[in-house]
Amino acid sequence: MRLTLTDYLAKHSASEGLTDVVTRMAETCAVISRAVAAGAIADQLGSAGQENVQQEEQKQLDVITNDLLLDAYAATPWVAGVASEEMETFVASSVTPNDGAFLVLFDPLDGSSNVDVNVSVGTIFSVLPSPAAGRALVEADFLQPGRAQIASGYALYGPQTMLVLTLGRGVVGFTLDPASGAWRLTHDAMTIPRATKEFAINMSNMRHWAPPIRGYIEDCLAGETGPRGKNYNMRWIASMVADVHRILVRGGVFLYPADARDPSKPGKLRLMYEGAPMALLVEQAGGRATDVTTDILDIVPTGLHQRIAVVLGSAEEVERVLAAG
Ligand code: AHM
Ligand code: MG
Repeated sequence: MRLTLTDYLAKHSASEGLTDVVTRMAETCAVISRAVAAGAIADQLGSAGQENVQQEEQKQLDVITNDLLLDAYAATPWVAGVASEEMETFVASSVTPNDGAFLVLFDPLDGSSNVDVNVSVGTIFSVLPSPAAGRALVEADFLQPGRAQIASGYALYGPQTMLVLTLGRGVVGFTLDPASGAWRLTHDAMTIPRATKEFAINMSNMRHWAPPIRGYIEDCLAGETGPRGKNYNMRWIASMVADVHRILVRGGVFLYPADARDPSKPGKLRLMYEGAPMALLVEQAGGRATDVTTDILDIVPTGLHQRIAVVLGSAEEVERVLAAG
């Protein structure tokens, strides 16, 4: 019989607090999976008729999933506070946190522009230690580099619902058993091969890229008679969770570079809710993750909603991008 998530956490001696945090995340993702699957039946597709802190249109399911996660962590003493891509500022716990409590950050429904067209979406999460003991939480408590993460992961709502997790010692994947409702270990020791022939980037932005990124992609596109000496395949799901999952399963490189569309935005993706948690998974699986200057895990955040460029995946390709720039 395959291990359940509960078995796995016990076997790997996860502390009581970390077990509480990860279990609540997994249980909530199972609920989110049902909300996403119900789609139009539950009358939950489409816009919520408002914008989030990033001036992006919120989908009804962005709001619903954010509320589910807020509820999940509202009353546990193991979580001192949460921050979400969908909320301007953090929410401190309503109960007195235990010593050794955590901060939980999440993107409740990443790729939500895909949900109305029935393409995979996901939930991304990051767990940090809470530095606040005996005082009120402040935003600066959250601004820890990705290397401080105790755990990170995502749930992918695709043909199968999966939870991919790192506790900082490798990466494992669980599949939600629709019959029993249990998360069962199906992907042990997920690793990203050093070499790949597959890249993921939104090519429609090519004219806005800086020369090193353009040069890197042109070399891939040149195929076996070009400088890379091999033919590349391309995938772009526009759901980071689904694109990163493919890379964790069969390798590849994902790029969302900074571009010249809006100079005030150094990239589209958010460091705290997307870049850092995915970078921990990728490094733990043997890959690399950079903003083309610094390893993403070493970036010291300056704000909860900071945006960065993201290049991650098979080490050989990430190093090639770094060498180009
Ligand atoms: P979101 O958090 O608002 O859903 O945006 C993040 C998503 C990522 O999942 C995905 O990689 C990217 O946006 C796709 O962007 P684009 O539509 O520009 O290709
Ligand atoms: Mg997102």
